[in-house]
Amino acid sequence: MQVRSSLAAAVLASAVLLPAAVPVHAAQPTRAPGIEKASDRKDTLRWVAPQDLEIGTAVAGGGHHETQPYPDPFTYDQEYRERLAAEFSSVSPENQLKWEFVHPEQGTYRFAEMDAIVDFAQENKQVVRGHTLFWHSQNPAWLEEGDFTKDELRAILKDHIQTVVGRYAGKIQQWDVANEIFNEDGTLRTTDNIWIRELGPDIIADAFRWAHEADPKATLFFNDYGVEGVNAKSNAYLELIPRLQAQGVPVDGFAIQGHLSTRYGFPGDLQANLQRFDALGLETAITEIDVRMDVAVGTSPTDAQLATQASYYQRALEACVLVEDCNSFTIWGFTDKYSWVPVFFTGEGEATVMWDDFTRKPAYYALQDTLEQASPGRGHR
Ligand code: 9MR
Repeated sequence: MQVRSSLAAAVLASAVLLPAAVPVHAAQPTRAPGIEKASDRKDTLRWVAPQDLEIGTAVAGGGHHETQPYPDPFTYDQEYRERLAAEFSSVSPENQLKWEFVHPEQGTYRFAEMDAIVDFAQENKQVVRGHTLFWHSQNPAWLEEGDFTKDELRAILKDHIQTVVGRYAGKIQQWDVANEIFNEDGTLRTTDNIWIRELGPDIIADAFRWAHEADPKATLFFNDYGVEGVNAKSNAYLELIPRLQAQGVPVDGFAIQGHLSTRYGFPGDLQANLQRFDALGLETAITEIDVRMDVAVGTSPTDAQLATQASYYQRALEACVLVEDCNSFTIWGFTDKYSWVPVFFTGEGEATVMWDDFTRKPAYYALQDTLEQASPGRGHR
């Protein structure tokens, strides 16, 4: 991949120069509220991105949003929709494809919200990442508390995967088939993951097989947090995936979520870690990045905090850019207005690349600059 390798030097150089290279704006938004419209396409992330790298975001809806005092962002926030269309070439449903959302009652599927996202993506020439089919969390009560035999559970999982993947066959490019299956110490989640607990670890391979049957063209991923660097959890994937590949199980990719905090150092071995999976012949992706920081209620982040945040986003993107088959870089929401972070972490927030009013933070410009340098053939999206 000549494009990627020729930009390596420029990207690395810019990393060293980061604090000066990243425009640091005042903590309070300095631009007037309001946004560039979709017609200002040349000033967006997707416009400057390399043609072989999707730049994505989660699409806000479901999950924590249902507890917040605003209507469904994707449906009701026109400014949000315009930015979503203008900035990104890939979209991921934040919650709208999780079991509790899409399969709220046994045998009853709720597809309207995801259908709308897929239609939006097609209208705006975006690819879609499917998230997720096999997880320990956000499962409906009927499933977690049901009294099913092993055969029934297996049939329920197969039906779910084939129904959901089949519905969007040809429209969802990548699937996070199995999400967060390992504990931090590299052992399988044998207690909280209903599928592994009840059906044993071999069910993981079946999930991939069923997804592949339902859409042979989609690429199928493992996805997890806490696997940015080389550690027990990422080692566990490095051991599991070749074992599955040797059995002919259709695993195509390894995805790193990337929920980072400025409380901790940047995982400097991210690129080396991605490279280990690339070397297995896998696609890799960053699928959920955000970078939270400590911000007391009623205060704004300092310029130094914003610069640190920008450097984390930039370094993560650079790591992906420099790995040949890291083809997708997704941020977990693009505006603080809808971020999950302050809802889940008291005293932390401001984790995305845009302020509440959609004006851009230093982190946004860090991504834009990095994409621009990585992208001699830009201008086609
Ligand atoms: O952003 C999601 C939030 O709206 C939900 O309330 C939350 C529930 O667990 O899940 C969030 O998304 C998670 C993703 O699906 C998997 N990786 C971790 C993400 C952040 O928790």
